[in-house]
Amino acid sequence: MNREQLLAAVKEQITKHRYEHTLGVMETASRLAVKYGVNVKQAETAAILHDYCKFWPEDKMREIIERTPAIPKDLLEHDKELWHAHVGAEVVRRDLGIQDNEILDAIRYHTSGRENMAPLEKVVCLADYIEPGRHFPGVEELRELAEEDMDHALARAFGNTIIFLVNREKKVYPLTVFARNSLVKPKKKKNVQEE
Ligand code: DGI
Ligand code: FE
Ligand code: FE
Repeated sequence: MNREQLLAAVKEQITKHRYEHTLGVMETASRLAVKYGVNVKQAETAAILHDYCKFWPEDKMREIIERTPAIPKDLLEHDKELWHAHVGAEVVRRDLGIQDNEILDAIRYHTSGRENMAPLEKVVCLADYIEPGRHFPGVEELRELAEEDMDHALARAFGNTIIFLVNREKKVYPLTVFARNSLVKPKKKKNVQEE
């Protein structure tokens, strides 16, 4: 499928507002891909399809999680917002014939993240946070950081999400903590005299 066909396919699945978001993620992912030496075509495809199942009914998503061996069952005990990513990867493989596992992983982990994410996964996940349609406190700083250091920006993005969830007394999916930990760089020690 070419870009226009992919866009037409996803347009049928999501709201107009979410489609605008998808276009923003596509453009941002494509730009970050160039900047960080990631395959632009893969980044575009994953970005176009990343929220394919965002509005699927809960029951339909639960059923797919239950009968797909590759989808971790512990998702069912966490926020439903996490489901559309794993279900989406499965559905675009099944219904749209997407076979590139790197693209499927970028869709699968775009919400939760995971430890040691591939560059393509990072690009899509970060683009999802900072696309032009996103408005939340700190997004401007995140956009600036994304231009300098993708890992640092993504570590902060996951950190913000963890704080958001904790403040609302919600569970945090373990992969999000692993994702952040694997992106945080050790701070240089202060007050150590140079020899
Ligand atoms: O689908 P989008 O709205 O574009 O963005 P997304 O796929 O990153 O979904 C983010 C939502 O998921 C956000 O409202 C927080 C919620 N969420 C719930 N539990 C978790 C979580 N996000 C992460 N990263 N980890 C969680 O444990
Ligand atoms: Fe999403
Ligand atoms: Fe999204």
